[in-house]
Amino acid sequence: MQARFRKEPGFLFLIFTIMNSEEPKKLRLAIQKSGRLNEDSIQLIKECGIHFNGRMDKLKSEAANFPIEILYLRDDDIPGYVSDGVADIGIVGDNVVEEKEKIVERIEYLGFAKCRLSIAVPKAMDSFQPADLNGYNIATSYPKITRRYLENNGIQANIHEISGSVEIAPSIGLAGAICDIVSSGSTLMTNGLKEVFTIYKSEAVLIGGEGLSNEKKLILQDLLFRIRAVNKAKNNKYIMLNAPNSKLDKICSILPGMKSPSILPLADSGWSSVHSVVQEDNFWAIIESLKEQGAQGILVLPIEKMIL
Ligand code: PRT
Ligand code: ZN
Repeated sequence: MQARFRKEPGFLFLIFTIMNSEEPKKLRLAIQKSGRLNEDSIQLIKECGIHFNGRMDKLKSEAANFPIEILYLRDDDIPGYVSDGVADIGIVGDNVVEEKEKIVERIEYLGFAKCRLSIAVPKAMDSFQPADLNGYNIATSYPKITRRYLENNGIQANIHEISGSVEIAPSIGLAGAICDIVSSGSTLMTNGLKEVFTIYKSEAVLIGGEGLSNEKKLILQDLLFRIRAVNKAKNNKYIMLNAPNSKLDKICSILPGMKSPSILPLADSGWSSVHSVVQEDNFWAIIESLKEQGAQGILVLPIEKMIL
């Protein structure tokens, strides 16, 4: 197994221990040690019903009730460690996977840490098209994704790789444009820049390396089953409403549910209670249509897990 080493002594010791231990029966999951992905990654693991004994320490922790151990790493290192086999799977931004070009498989998109990699230029510039980048200096921490975009679009521009505070590059005269991660857009605005187009869309993704033992593949399948049940539940809501019997057909056609809605008669004759599941995406449009069809007393509840 080939692994790249970081300089921290604790981390070296951890990697040394991992490489010299017998092949463990636990699946090793790498997550970000601190930063934007850390909390949501831990939250997802907890929602999967996986608990940890005592305090999660700074480098590694083991689950009490599931055969998994967690390594806490810098996000930039996660694709490399997964591809080297130091970790079996990892949670990281898709932008980092794309930039690092390591051999890893994207197993499941996780729906958090959504952001985009965009080109931005000073606010004062008039309409700006991709071809206008010809001859520009572009500052970025994502040189590979940026270069690929430029090549695919036949644009000749210079890339200045910088590791942080990319947004100040135009104001200090380092570059005419930047290519950086955007989420709300407020960082660009504060720095007198505007987003002109997006070159890559990203969210957190579960990645895996090659050559997992059959035992670990089974653990991964179990984990994936739980992750999908948790994420499916987040994207859906349980809905209960009262409807006149004369409108039930129309209302059921608006509410397909997991199979079909449940219908229970109310004590008040001529009325029924309808229970179903609606997707978060078009939730408000569905509520509007239900009201138009005479639905009353609509209750909406979160779902904890959803197993189809
Ligand atoms: O220390 P470590 O190396 O582990 O972390 P890091 O500092 O490199 O990464 P971190 O924690 O900042 O981000 C981790 C991942 O979160 C990224 O790789 C993205 O996949 C995702 N993500 C989601 C973001 C953002 N949103 C985001 N807004 N990563 C960075 N930003 C930064 C961006 O660089 C810019 O400075 O936030 C600023 C823009 O935000 P808005 O809201 O002002 O547009
Ligand atoms: Zn990083």
